[in-house]
Amino acid sequence: MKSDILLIEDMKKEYSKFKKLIEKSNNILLITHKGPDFDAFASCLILKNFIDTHYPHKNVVFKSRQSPTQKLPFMDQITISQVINTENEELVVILDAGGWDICIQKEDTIQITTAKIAVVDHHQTKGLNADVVINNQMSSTTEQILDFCMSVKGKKYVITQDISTLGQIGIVYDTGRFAYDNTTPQTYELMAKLRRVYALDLEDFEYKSTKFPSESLLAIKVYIQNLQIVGDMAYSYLNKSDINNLKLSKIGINSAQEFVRDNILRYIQGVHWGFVVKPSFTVENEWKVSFRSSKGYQEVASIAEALGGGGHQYASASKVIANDGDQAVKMILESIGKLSKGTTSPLQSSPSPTP
Ligand SMILES: [Mn+2]
Repeated sequence: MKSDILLIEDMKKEYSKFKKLIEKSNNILLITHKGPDFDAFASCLILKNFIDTHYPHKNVVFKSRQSPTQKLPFMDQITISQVINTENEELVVILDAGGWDICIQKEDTIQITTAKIAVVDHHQTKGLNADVVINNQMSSTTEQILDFCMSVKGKKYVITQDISTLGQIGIVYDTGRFAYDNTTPQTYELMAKLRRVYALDLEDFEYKSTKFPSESLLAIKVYIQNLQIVGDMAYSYLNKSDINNLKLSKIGINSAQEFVRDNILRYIQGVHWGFVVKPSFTVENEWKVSFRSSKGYQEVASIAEALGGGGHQYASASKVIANDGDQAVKMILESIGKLSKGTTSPLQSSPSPTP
């Protein structure tokens, strides 16, 4: 909610609380959401570098289950770990996520840690009650963490070429090259600052980050076959039989779902919003649904929230428990139907005049 945006004074207080937590803790663990995107990696690596530089005696570990798909500065400092367990950490910093649920898998034990918890995020959905929550709903967690670093260290915080690169990557990725609504004058100001240090080749970054594995092609084909258009909405899904018969891989499905979500769904003429369903691969009969809407057409955060998920106004996600993909779709459509009948958050039945 916009009203949850912290006032500048309140944020300064949170910044100093976060700084004190870092200073008090010798063992610090950084984690982010599953399937980390470039904002997640960039913000974690910026914070790790900040602590390593300014507090060299501290032990700071950034754990992730996977590596980034493109070369990033400091990426050799990521601790690849399939299970994230509680160890000797005194402070856990959760970045680019509001709570445990989107960060942990069932084998993990980190959620039962007795350490202090800090959250650094930019999503609208309210997360857990952590010891510190840093969230001004900026363009990206990368912008938020850089603001923290610059604010608490002032001129002592040096933006190196590596930090500039990470900053630009995180911001460009999460703002869709400054096209999304989350881009503010402050975002541009920070970007100007970063680019004075080093002008990253954004075209090259965009090209490389848009590439997809060839094994996603078959899954894209099935998603297109299963796609349905209802009014100004489109949706698609995969069924277990599609996955088994065609031996679709997890990597192929994940990238196909992203491709359909970001390049097809609301690009069909007359369609402005919709959702794509994929299996979660972690829990049996669990499906993940991503909602997307063109600006001004459909508030999809409330739909995801009604299903127990969350996200942004025009980009949100949730989990659904169902026997098959088409059953998950049925439940999602029912939930959308119920919301559109409600009085508090009516869904638009016709496109708004906003372009
Ligand atoms: Mn992000």
